[in-house]
Amino acid sequence: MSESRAKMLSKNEETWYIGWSNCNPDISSVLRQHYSKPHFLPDDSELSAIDWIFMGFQGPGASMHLDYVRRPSWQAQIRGRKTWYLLPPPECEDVCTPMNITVHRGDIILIDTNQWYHTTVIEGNEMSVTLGSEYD
Ligand SMILES: O=C(O)CCC(=O)C(=O)O
Ligand SMILES: [Fe+2]
Repeated sequence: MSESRAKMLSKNEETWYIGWSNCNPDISSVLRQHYSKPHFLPDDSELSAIDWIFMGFQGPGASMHLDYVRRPSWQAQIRGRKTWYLLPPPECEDVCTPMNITVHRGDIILIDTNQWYHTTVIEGNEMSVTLGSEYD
């Protein structure tokens, strides 16, 4: 990707969005020097060893999907702004309602991505960068 597109330096550049998980222990120990477990999780909760990173610019993020991962997860919005659109699973349709929420820099969203269908949209001109992990 050109530097101009990577940084979206011109309005003509095509937007982009990328997400990946890190399972390399050396990288993980560096990443985890920069954050600790979100303070509102119970003291005895544990993070999975894998960190997820999502980043990109204004426009579509992840398309609507349900995950098949072991546990619920949290995701910290490090910079930029992102809207999550959540749809309940069919079993809960009578009592659960679709929701959306925009997270800003400093916010942390907790979501069981195995239960709630989810899609994301990046808002505004700033690059969105997030980091998260599963926990139990
Ligand atoms: O951050 C996003 O855009 C999507 C993240 C996601 O699908 C997930 O955490 O399960
Ligand atoms: Fe997901």
